Amino acid sequence: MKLYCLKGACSFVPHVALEWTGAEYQAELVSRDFIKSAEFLALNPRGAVPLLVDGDLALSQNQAILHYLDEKYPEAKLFGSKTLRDKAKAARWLAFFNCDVHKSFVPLFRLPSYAEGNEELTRLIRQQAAEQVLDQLSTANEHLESHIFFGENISVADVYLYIMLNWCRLLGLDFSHLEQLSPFIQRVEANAGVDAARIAEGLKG
Ligand SMILES: N[C@@H](CCC(=O)N[C@@H](CS)C(=O)NCC(=O)O)C(=O)O
Repeated sequence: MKLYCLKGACSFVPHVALEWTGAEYQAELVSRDFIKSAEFLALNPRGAVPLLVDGDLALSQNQAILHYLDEKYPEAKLFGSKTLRDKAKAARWLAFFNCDVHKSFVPLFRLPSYAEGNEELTRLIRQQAAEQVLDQLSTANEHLESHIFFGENISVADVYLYIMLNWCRLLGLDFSHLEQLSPFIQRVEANAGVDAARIAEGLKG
């Protein structure tokens, strides 16, 4: 199997999942230019990572990849458990992080074209996006007041939140008032699969 990744992007989540499966795989770190090249667009016309290639299957979209790997390697317990109900709870958090919170970051990374050159609009869009991210993170923080992780055990949902907290740090978005999040980062970083993927992507140190 081969996973196409951008350093520190949401592809970090299936990267860790592959570590957890113990399967043989190759994580190919690519550039933003490469994912817009004809070679890559032939595999994923959306020009985005993650992209998992397994034989003749080219699969994009985090949730599709993670559910595929979970079915293929049930022993790895990618959703933190093997029971249907516990897995569903972790899958619910994964969907919240992947669909809702991730989307809120988009204007912080890429300003809408209609705001280009308009300082006041740029400021307003960024402020609103930052407020929305922090509001959504407060829901995660609240959960962590009574839980260690978002599933029965560490799961792909935790890794998704982890990598987005890394984006906050890169963007200078202060979440220190959400007191559960820094200890959560330490718990996730203590995991061997997370550590291996951080090293492979050059995110450590
Ligand atoms: N819904 C998609 C989102 C994928 C996505 O937004 N990937 C980003 C990296 S975090 C990307 O490849 N961006 C490049 C671009 O859109 O140009 C998924 O979950 O896989």
